[in-house]
Amino acid sequence: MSSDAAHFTDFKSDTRPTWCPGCGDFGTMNGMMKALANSGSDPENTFIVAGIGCSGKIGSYMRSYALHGVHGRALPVGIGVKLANPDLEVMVAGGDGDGYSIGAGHFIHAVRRNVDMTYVVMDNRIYGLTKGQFSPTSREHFETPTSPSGPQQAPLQPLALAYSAGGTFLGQTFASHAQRHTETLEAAIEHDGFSLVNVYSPCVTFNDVDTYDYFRDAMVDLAETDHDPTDEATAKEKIMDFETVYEGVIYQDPDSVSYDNRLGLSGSMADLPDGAPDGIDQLVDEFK
Ligand SMILES: Cc1ncc(C[n+]2csc(CCOP(=O)(O)OP(=O)(O)O)c2C)c(N)n1
Ligand code: SF4
Repeated sequence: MSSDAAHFTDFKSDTRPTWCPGCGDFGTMNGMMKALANSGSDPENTFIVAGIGCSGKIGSYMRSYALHGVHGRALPVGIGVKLANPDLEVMVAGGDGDGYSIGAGHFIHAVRRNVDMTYVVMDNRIYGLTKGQFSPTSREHFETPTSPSGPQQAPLQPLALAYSAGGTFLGQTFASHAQRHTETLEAAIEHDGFSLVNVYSPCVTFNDVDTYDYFRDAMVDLAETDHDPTDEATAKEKIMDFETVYEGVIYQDPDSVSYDNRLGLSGSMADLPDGAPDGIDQLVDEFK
């Protein structure tokens, strides 16, 4: 970690976003940059792994180490990055399609492996990049070009799925509620383990149902209640309440110990033990 604290604007790259004006992804990204800066990270110790989708472009818009992965495969890449260099602050970001549809298998196993990283899902309840097909979190009767009568299936519940897979940190935010979004991400970064933050990031172009107005009216801010996220019984009630859209840290296991800490990993690939190959050239030579 650098001795000079980074300002959140240090995490902004020079690349101009091509997101539609008003896209929720702008607010999601701003909160990520602020949370990273507030928690003492800087671009030199941060690695963003991005999925494929409008949301996946975030890796180019932030200044840090970054990798724009294959659709649905950002999480295993993020796990690899963290285990290779536990000193890095690893954030994985992508859409609801990327994480809960094609990437659902990786999602479940990433949750249960509990590697210390933060997973930001920009949930707009639609496939944005490919122009408006329904996603796993779309409402049952949401009409799209690929679902003229609605998907006719109940939406997937990301928090409940993650809880059942052994999730140790479950948060949910709204891109437009900047302060709560940032605070929740900070708590996620500080948590020792895999943190899921499902961020409602409205798609203003293809989703006219799950709008800013809808989330503004619907969201119940847990920080304004006496909710204790470490009280598992009450957290579970909220996780299983599919009628209410909660905001904030919903559940946190205070005893979580990340996979990397259980393995006693620290340092980086630069600190290889004696006798280990000292560089990529030597490794390549060995496997020729
Ligand atoms: C293997 C593979 N299958 C399908 C696609 C096409 N594709 C690109 S992005 C995407 C879904 C995007 O939706 P989401 O993940 O919710 O992100 P958003 O664009 O809404 O941010 C799909 C199906 C692809 N790029 N690769
Ligand atoms: S299509 Fe939707 S998700 Fe994609 S940039 Fe535009 S508003 Fe955002």
